[in-house]
Amino acid sequence: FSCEEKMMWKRIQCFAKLNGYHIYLWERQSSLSLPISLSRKYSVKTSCDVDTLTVLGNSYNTDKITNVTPKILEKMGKNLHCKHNHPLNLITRRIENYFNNNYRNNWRAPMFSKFDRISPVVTLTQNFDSLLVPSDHPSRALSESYYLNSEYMLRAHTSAHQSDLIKQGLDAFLVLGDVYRRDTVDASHYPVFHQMEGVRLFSKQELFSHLGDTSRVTFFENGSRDATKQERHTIETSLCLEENLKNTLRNLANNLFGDDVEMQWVDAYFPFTHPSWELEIKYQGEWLEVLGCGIVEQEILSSAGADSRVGWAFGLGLERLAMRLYSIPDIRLFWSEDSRFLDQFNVEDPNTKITYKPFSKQSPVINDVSFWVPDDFSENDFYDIVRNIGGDIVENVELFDNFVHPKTKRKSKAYRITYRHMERSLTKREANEIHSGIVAAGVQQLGIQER
Ligand code: FA5
Ligand code: MG
Repeated sequence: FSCEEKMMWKRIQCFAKLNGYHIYLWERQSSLSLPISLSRKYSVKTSCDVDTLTVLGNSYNTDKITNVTPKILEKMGKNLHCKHNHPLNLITRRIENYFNNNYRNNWRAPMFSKFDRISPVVTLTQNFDSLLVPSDHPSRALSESYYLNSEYMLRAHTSAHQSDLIKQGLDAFLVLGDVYRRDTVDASHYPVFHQMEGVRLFSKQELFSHLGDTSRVTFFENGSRDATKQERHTIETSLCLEENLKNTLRNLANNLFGDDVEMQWVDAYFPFTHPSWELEIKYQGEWLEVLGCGIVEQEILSSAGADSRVGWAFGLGLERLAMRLYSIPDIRLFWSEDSRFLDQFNVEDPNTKITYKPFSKQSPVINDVSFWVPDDFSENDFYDIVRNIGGDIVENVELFDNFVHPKTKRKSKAYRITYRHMERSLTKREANEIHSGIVAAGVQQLGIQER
């Protein structure tokens, strides 16, 4: 707070303390830039005023890039994917069964090793460098991920563990866990979600085993990179890996959703695979992206000591698959502790057919806000404020107007925020108060100016 600002705000109460964060309720002393109609004016400001954060039992020194929020830290360690009778656990067991039943090694044991308890706190090296993410790649921006400090972050994808597990000598593995991202606010995006990574490496004999005699095909070459292959791979190697990968994932989708599910492959880009694709499936009449995948960059394999092999990898979004499988309309529901939600998934057999039945029909409160933004405005900063103050009461945030003043060139944005409690009714007054809190925090923390 600058001195000038401090005069306008009075700290009334510390209403929560979490991991060294103090969350204060502030009252605005004058209503200079806020609508007069607001009866209570408040803002929630988080400040990391301690030198260390304790996350899952370990201490981390904070520094100038620390940007995890108390709302996010609160969600850590819940391991929803391991919780019996949780839809994420049911779908995880279905996917594991698919791999165990269809993929066996020479000793008839399951081919894929499973890791579902690796800590989500990783180094920046694991999350980015080990995957060849360039130092200026947008995914490294502070506005995209949650950082504990300049060395540690909350993993933004389960791919962060690929290199370590390959180094340990594994040829086929699944990694499941919670991942963290600063992202948009709507029914299919949440700042904490779950992914399952799958990696499979092949020797020449394994990849071309269907040919019988493998002496006629070439595995590696010193060629050139194009849309279909990497420089070290022959066209045969690349196409064979692509077919193997796509068959594995197509059969998984059919296993989960039935033979008539509509799906499509979309070309994609990831720094750690080439070529790369995303798979989309039809959900409520729209295409929903459920996974990213591709042929592992050979450089990752050589750095991990597996240069004689080639491989594919994929990363599934477990919430999105479960939404489609059980007709769960909103991603926030996965965090519900309401028995009317959880009891619907209380089955022993993960193959039981379940269609989620909404237990409460609440009507939304919709409020718009439009404001002038400073030049360094980042949308994800605004979404974080919405999450911090509104929590799971916010269903959707939609940017519906972008305007540049023709003379002053000042930029303004208009957002429509939909408030709806999933378990009980929400009064207009309650929603309006949260809305004012969000606007006030935006003014304080981001320097926006209401229009
Ligand atoms: C990745 O995370 C890559 N690591 C996937 C990958 C792995 C590619 C291995 C190649 C090889 P992406 O950012 O597209 O990719 O996320 C993967 C999936 O996670 C998405 O398809 C989607 O299903 C899910 N997902 C992404 N963001 C969110 C979010 N905010 N909320 C819920 N699910 C999300
Ligand atoms: Mg994607």
